[in-house]
Amino acid sequence: MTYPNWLSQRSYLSGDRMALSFQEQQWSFSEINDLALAYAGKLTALGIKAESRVAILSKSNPQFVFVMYGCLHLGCEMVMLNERLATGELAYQIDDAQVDSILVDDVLKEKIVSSKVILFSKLDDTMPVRCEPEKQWQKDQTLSIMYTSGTTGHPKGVRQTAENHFSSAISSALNIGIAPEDIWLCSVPLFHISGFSILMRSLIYGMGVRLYEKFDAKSSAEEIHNGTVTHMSLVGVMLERVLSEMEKASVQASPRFKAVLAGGGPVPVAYMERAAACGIPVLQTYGMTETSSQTTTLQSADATRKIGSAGKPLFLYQVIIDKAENPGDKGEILIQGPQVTPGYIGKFAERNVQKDGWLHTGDIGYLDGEGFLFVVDRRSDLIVSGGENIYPAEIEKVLMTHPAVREVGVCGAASEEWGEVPVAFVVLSKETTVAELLVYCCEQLAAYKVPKRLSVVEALPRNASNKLLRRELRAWL
Ligand code: S0N
Ligand code: AMP
Ligand code: MG
Ligand code: MG
Ligand code: MG
Repeated sequence: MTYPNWLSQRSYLSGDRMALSFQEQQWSFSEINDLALAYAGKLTALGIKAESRVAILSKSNPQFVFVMYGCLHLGCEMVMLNERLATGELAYQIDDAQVDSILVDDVLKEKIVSSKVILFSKLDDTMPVRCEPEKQWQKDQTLSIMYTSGTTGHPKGVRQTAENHFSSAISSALNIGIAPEDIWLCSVPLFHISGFSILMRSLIYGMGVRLYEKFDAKSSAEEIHNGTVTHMSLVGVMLERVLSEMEKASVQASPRFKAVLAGGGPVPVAYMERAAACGIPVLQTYGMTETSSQTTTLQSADATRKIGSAGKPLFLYQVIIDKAENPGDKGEILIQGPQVTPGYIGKFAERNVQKDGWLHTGDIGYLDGEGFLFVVDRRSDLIVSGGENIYPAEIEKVLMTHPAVREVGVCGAASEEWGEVPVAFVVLSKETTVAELLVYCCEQLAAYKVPKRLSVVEALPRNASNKLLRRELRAWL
């Protein structure tokens, strides 16, 4: 089964519609299609073809979108790199993905040292050669690959196919609805599925995207108040900042503004109440990289009646609780549907993501009597800080390589601002300072992974078989 190339089809069906706006500029679908074709020609001139796998590292700017769309025209696989990661972390993903080329926004060139780098400026200077965009996309064709951190501390590259993205966009539309005037404000990263899924919805619905290079709470509040956008995707900390701006200015959402889609982690109940007071409907959602965004979403009509719930599955999807017999029984959340990834690449390529046809999320939750999902505990030890995931093992691994560190244990601590932040406990084998250890972390980890607190202790809590008892670490906090 195939889909028509979404870029060509969208440009053919509604080429005059607004596709993208950024600062004072805007582009129609036919204009972005032409730009994408030009980039496809430049990429071809540099040897990139349908079979290629390319990594992309960029700020969230229009050029990033055009380059990605050029790759989509060629039918190559895109590995989306997180610009917050440290050089070593990026090197791991580039190596694991065995990419052919790395397309890099010039302002980020210091982050990657590799002969495979092609800077955006080099792309711009390249004469395009003739190339035929792919007319049809196979359903199981991988469009994007996103790395998500794992319990072992080794990030896994998740495949997202055309069918994954298509069913995600369609299921979202069946739930949220679509209208010709819709414009989705995108200031979540395009390298995360939270942001990338907005682009996929744009192509599939013919919907406009208002893009920001960097999240800006004040401008977001203004756009929501003025009704210049109709939808926005946010994580908890961003919602809080937008609400503060609206409260400060004593303004309400425009009646044209339809909904905030809030995900990546739980949204505190207090934010939901403040959003209601500002006239902002909030749709809480539970989704992940492995499901190309939303799997369940709570309608705003149910927001007060089902406080704390992530809603019901979207139309095409099923959610069950492993081994649950009655409503309210807690267990692992299992997911089935066309949005579920077929699997990983690289080191984890052989790992089955599904067992008996179900994606085992590792998250713990329950379904109530009406079938609403409540997520009560996250997959083993995962720390979510401001929508960015961190596994304790990623930090522990780095600290263990420091010559003065004998043992280390990391856990999440509640944070009013970020939801949760990582904290570390270390046992030393020789003298060093906390400051020195933190600098060591900064060199090797994304800033958001650097422990917000680091304490030197005599010993770590372990069980009889010497396994670290992370629950007890949390009790120390
Ligand atoms: C919250 C954001 C915007 C914060 O970034 P900000 O304010 O721009 O920070 P900077 O100016 O860059 O840095 C200032 C200091 O703050 C530190 N910092 C930045 N981010 C974090 C963080 N997350 N945690 C802790 N610290 C952070 C910097 O390091 C710097 O520190 P100093 O001064 O010490 O150098 C930004 O973090 C952000 O964009 N977060 C959101 C990321 C995101 O989108 N996550 C979702 C990933 N999950 C998914 O995609 C699946 C779920 C999903 O699809 C979804 C999610 C949400 C909504 C909808 C959906 C959907 O289903 O469609
Ligand atoms: P990622 O793979 O980076 O997209 O992160 C997905 C993970 O974020 C999920 O497996 C959950 O642990 C967590 N998560 C996402 N949405 C929610 C939510 N609404 N409530 C609680 N946790 C969530
Ligand atoms: Mg291909
Ligand atoms: Mg992640
Ligand atoms: Mg050591």
